[in-house]
Amino acid sequence: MTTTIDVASIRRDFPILHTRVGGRPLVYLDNAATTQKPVAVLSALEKHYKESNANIHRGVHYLAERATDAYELARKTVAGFLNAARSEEIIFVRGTTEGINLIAQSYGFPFLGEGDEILLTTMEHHANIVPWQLVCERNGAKLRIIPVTDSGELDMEAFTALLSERTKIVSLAHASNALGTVNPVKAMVDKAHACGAIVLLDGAQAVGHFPVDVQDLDCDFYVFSGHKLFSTTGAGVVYGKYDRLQSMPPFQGGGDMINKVTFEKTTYKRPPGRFEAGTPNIGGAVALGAAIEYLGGLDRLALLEYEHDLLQYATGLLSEIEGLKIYGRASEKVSLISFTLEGVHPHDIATVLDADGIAIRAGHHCTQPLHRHYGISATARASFAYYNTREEAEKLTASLKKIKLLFG
Ligand code: 7TS
Repeated sequence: MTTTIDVASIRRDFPILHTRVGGRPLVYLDNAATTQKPVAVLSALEKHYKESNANIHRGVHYLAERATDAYELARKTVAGFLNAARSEEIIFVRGTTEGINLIAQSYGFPFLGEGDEILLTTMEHHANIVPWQLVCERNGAKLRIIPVTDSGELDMEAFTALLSERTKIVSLAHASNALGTVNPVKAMVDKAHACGAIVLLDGAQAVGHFPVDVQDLDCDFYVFSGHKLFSTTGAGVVYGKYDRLQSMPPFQGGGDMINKVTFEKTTYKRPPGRFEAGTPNIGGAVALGAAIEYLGGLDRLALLEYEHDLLQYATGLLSEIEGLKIYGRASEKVSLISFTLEGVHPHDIATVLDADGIAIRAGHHCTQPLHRHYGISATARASFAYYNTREEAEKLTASLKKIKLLFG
């Protein structure tokens, strides 16, 4: 094993991992749905509400200034995390879903029209499909879909063939929540730009696994959810190139996003304020900053290597189970495995595993078109984080073998 990280010590940072389920130690393998939170994040949230709670950008009093400073510091921390050129390129939203809806409405509604094309992929989460369908219904634009191969990779020839001067936006997952595939997004951004299209990357399943550099990728937009990055639910991020954001109208109207309001006309703040109507999730932004600081204290490349090793190990173990089929065999994958087991419904797998203290997810994982593509309605999915262990992969395998005997 090549690990240089101290997993036992990392696990001590995550109190919930020490839960017992019906007397058995919890094996948490549902990290693609949401990750667990280290004490550093929980403490930052508590400290914020104990010492700095106030509304932001409005009061001049001591607490209002502390809260505003903490919120804006979190924005800077996120900008550094993504290597954005400036912190004004970071907009706080509720999560990936709201982020994509923001872009669909503030970019898609005003800038796309009849005959324009939006390129998605077969493996997209519904959050990166439905907002674009709303754009198509309203503006007469069309969805075009980049297919996936049997191994769960994008068909790059098809992508090239689908690109044309009609393509206005390419919107795709950096990493797939159902297959684990890490898409070759940098090359795709280059190709899309060469055709005059812009690119949105859905980083929900990427940021928790490997470092992301938006300037290097040169993507126009990047979105992610804090809760998949070891922070709380309800706070996520839209990164957008500043000039692009500056050209876009607001997505929601309300307090704090305006310069001047009269009944005749309202003028809007510059980004990011323009896109943050109302009181945001201040505590969530602070917690997200703390999660990024926590990760910054770990060797991220070592974590990546560790997760890669764990994925290989678990894939090897699961592959030995007769009748188990893995969906997603891409050469570059984040650490998750979706599978079916002959003769057993994925929901039954998840239920029996739960009785053994093992948490996985079963269903379509909000990727119905992808499941339809493979001719199935559901899969079971074990998704790992750097705090999971080989021993947990072994427990999963043993329980699956038991299920096979039970149902087989
Ligand atoms: N995009 C991808 C690739 C995702 O995996 C998810 C959530 C979303 C968007 C939506 O994120 P949200 O935070 O706004 O809900 N994926 C999953 C999952 O795989 N299981 O539960 C949620």
